[in-house]
Amino acid sequence: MKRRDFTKKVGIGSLSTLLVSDIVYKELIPNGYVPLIFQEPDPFKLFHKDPGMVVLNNKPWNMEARAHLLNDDITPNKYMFIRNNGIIPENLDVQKWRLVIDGESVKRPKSYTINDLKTNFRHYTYQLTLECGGNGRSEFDPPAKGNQWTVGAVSCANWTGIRLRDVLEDVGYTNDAVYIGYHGADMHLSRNPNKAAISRGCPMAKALQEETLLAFKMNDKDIPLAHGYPLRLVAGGWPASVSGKWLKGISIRNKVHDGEKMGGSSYRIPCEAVAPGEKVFTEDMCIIESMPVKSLITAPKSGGMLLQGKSLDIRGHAWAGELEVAKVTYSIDFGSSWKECTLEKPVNRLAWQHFSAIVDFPKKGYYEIWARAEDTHGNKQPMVLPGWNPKGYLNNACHRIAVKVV
Ligand SMILES: Nc1nc2c(c(=O)[nH]1)N[C@H]1C(S)=C(S)[C@@H](COP(=O)(O)O)O[C@H]1N2
Ligand SMILES: [Mo]
Repeated sequence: MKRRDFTKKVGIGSLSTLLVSDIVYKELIPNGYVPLIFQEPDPFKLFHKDPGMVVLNNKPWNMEARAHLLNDDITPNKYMFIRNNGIIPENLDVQKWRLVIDGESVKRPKSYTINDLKTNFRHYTYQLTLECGGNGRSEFDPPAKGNQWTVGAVSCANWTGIRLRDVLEDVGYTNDAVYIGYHGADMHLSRNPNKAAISRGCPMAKALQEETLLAFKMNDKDIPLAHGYPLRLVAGGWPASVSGKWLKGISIRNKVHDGEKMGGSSYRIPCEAVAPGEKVFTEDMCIIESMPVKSLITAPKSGGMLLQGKSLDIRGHAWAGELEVAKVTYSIDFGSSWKECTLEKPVNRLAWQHFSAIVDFPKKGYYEIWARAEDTHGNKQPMVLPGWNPKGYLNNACHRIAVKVV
C-alpha cells in the first residue's frame, strides 16, 4: 500500500502515531488491508455504551438511545446520548487544567484549578434533564440537515458540582453583564486551533440559577470523557448545547455571546412561525431558550404483544424545560380520547418526571399508545409535528409505541 493511500484513510492524529513507530514490513501489507492501528475503534467499548445505542455519526461522534433504553429514573452513562461538534480532547491533564473566567464584564478575571473549584466552593447535586435542541429532527419535512435524531437525544443524570453563580460572584461582574459564553477544550473538526467547535452560552439570569452547575461528577463518578471530563457546565431545561463540555473558560459578556454556533440558524428558530420549507432571514431567527414540554414512553418497548384480557403497564418520563409538567395523558385511539396517567413530582427543579398508567384494550388487534404531556402554563405537546423550522429543532410531538393484542 502506498503512503498516499494511508494518508487518505487515516486522520492526521493517527498519522502522528506512525511517525513515532514506523511499520516494519509495511511493504508486505496485503492490498486493501487496514492495519489494526488504523481501524475505527468500537464506539460502544470506547464510550462504555450499551450495544443497543445507535451511532448517527463517527466524525464527530454522535450516538443516541432508543426510547426503551431510557427507562431508568436516572440515566446511566451506558444509555446517555453523545453529541459532539468537534474532536474529543486527547491527552487531558487534570493537574494542569484551568478554568479561566474573563470577558468584558468581569471585575477580577481569575483562573482556577479543578482543585480550587472543588475545595473552595460548596457542592450541590441535582438531577438535570439535558435534551439536544435537534432531538426529533428526523421527522421534519422538508428534512433538515444535521444528525437525524429520533427520540433518544435526551438524558437525566445526577450531576454534582458547584454553582456557576458562586464562581461568578467570586470574580465579580459589572452591571452591564448580560450573557455568559463557554469555551471547551475540544478541537474543531479541521484541527485548526484558532477555530472553536462550539462556544455557546446563556443570559445571566439562567447562569445565576441555583441549578446551573459547573459539574465534575455524573452519577457519583468522574464525568465520562465523552460527556465533558473533567469539568462541564450543566444548564438543565435548555438546549443541551448550552451545557459546555470540557470547560476551560467562561466569559462574562456585555452583549449576547457571539461564539461558534450562537449565530445564523444554529440553535435558533424563526421568531414567528413559518410555512414548511420557507426561507427565513437570520435577523428573523431567535435563540432557543427553555425547551418545550415533552414526554417519552420508555416501557414497554414498542412492538410488543399482549394477551387479550390482560392490561398493560406503561411508564415513561416527561419534562418541560424551565417549567414543571402538570399532567400526562395517554390515548389508544390516535388522539380521539385521552386518559390521565399517574405523574410524579420532579425530584428537584429541571429533573424529568416519571409517569405510569395501566392500559386496557377493548379487543384483539393493533394499537398505538400515545403519550401527551402538558406544562404548568397549559402548553401541550402537539400530536404529530410542531412548527417547521430550517434546522429541525424542538420536535416535541407525542411519542407513541405499537402494541398487538392477541
Ligand atoms: N465543548 C463542547 N460542549 C458541548 C458540545 C460540544 O460539541 N463541545 N455539544 C453540545 C451539544 S449540541 C449537546 S446536545 C450536549 C450533549 O451532551 P452529551 O454529549 O453529554 O450528551 O453537549 C453540548 N456541549
Ligand atoms: Mo445539541
